Amino acid sequence: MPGSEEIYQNMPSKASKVKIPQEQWQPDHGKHHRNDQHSTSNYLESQGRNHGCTHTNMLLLSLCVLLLCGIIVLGVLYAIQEKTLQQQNNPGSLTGQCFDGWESFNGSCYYFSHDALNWTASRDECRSVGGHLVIIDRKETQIYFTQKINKSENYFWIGLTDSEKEGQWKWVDNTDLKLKFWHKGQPNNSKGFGNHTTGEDCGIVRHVTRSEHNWFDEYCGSLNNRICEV
Ligand SMILES: [Ca+2]
Repeated sequence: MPGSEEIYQNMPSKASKVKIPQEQWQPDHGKHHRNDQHSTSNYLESQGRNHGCTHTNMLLLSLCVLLLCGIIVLGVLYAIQEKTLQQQNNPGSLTGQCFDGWESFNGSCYYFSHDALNWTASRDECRSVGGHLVIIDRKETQIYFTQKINKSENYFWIGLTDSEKEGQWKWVDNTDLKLKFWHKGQPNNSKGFGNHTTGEDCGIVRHVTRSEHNWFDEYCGSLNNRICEV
């Protein structure tokens, strides 16, 4: 009698009983099994491709959305910049209203700067915002400026110069000086004051007590504030 171990070795285990039908089934349906495997493989590959395509599509869609957002943001920034430049280049509107920092008087807009430049740089700065150094050709305008600058310790460049021909004062629009508000003894084309020897060829307006005759000639290279007009 074989030993109990031998008996158990020859006896099909529960697992082998389960395995047998599978082994039997595989030859019978091998073709189908291979087809199933093939189909499954195709399906998985297809799913993989679809999955990959979905990822690619999502990535492309995201890039398109980001690109669109970027274009919109750039468009908005461009519009804001254009509006800002338009305002800077046109501080005085046709309605007589002035933009921030500019003051309205008698149909014009005036800017009293807080920074100091030489006369040429001041002239160019006023031009860069669509205006010019102020031209004073009416007494009411001179009175207005006098009231304004009397509140300040600063000197302000005006659009007046005799740099082309000594003693022949002209406004920045090349018109001759007619109405004058020179302070007593001015202009004197002083030389040697400070570090300049070329004389004084540019006009300023500054505080003078109880007088509206407050124009002085000044060395053009001095640093002063400015009054721009639009
Ligand atoms: Ca002069």
